[in-house]
Amino acid sequence: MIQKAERPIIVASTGVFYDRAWDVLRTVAERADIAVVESGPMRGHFPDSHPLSVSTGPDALLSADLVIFAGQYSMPNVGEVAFDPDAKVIRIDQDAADIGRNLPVDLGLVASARGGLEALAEALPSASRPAWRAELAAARDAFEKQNAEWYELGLKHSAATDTIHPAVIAQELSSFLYSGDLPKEQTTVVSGGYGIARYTRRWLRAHRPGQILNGAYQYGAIGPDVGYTVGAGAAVMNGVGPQAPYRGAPVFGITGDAGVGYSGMEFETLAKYRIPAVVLVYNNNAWGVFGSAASHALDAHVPVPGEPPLRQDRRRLGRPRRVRHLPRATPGSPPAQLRDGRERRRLHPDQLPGDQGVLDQRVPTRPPPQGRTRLHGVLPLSGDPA
Ligand SMILES: Cc1ncc(C[n+]2csc(CCOP(=O)(O)OP(=O)(O)O)c2C)c(N)n1
Ligand SMILES: [Mg+2]
Repeated sequence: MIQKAERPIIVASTGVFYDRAWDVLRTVAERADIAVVESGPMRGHFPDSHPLSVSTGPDALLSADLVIFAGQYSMPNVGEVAFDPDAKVIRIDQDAADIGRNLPVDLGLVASARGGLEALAEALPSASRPAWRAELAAARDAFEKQNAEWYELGLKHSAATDTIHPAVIAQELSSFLYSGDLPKEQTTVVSGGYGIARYTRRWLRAHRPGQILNGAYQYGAIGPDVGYTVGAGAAVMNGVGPQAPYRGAPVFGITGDAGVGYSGMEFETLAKYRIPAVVLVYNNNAWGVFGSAASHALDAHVPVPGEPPLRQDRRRLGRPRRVRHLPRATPGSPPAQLRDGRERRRLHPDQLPGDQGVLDQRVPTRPPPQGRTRLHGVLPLSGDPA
């Protein structure tokens, strides 16, 4: 199957990391020009800079005609992966009963990720696929180009609104971590957050195993980020496993202002154990990204766009509220609250044209519409919650 394929790809997941199988993964990929995309809660076991890496070239994913899952412990369902449904599927997993579960496979190999990859390394004749390599390179270039375009848009938005757009934060962070004085392999990043993650994920780069920790991976859970930073920070502080060469370096965490509510108490743990960590809390003034909340403005106890910011509301909390009696709704005439709500939404001054439903009034967290499908594909199994 591998020899017949024109555009094969390996999904290198959790098992590859736990088996420390990065060397054999590389051997297999290079032996037969097989692309590699990472999935799971950690990245870097196949470096983003490798010519066969597609972790930052999502456009190429749909082209793959053979997908080899290696160590994908939590198997996605049909439709959850960013691959062509007609692509052939091989799965390497040590649990025979799990092979074929969720996603039908054409071939199952009962083996650990390392064992399966070692067997492939022995059995595979070498092959070169120059057209596939060229497509991978083009996909990575397209991704970088789009990042650069969004950064330019973010700069303009920032200048016009006197706020910092997350695309700008992401680019600045990336150049600080990888193009400044720090060795680019050094900093371990806990890549959390929600709105901010749509940008930081695109700009973070993994150069070595365990450099990016993606707690939300398949399920889009917000909030474990500060706790996760404690674990990552302890590993780096003590030089555990692949973190050994970076022992003592600070780790970097990313979270949101709602997400931080889940594990923000772990800042104290970081301080108590003197774990060197920097955590970015992307604060968009308590606004989430749920466009749907706009249509529930009457039930949700959140301000709708156009209302005074929360901070001003708080100052008024102590005063008795004036009761307003509203006329009853008649057929064809929505209640006044609803009309008010609609009107307020329509008139909201910060709403971007064509960006209806974005509640975040200052810093749009939704990427430009033309980028959405690409963003979904950044990490095909990484649960981008967009
Ligand atoms: C554990 C968990 N609870 C709830 C959700 C649903 N959810 C998705 S985004 C979100 C709000 C995120 O807000 P914030 O962390 O401030 O990020 P922002 O969207 O503002 O960037 C919530 C509650 C989730 N994904 N995971
Ligand atoms: Mg927020």
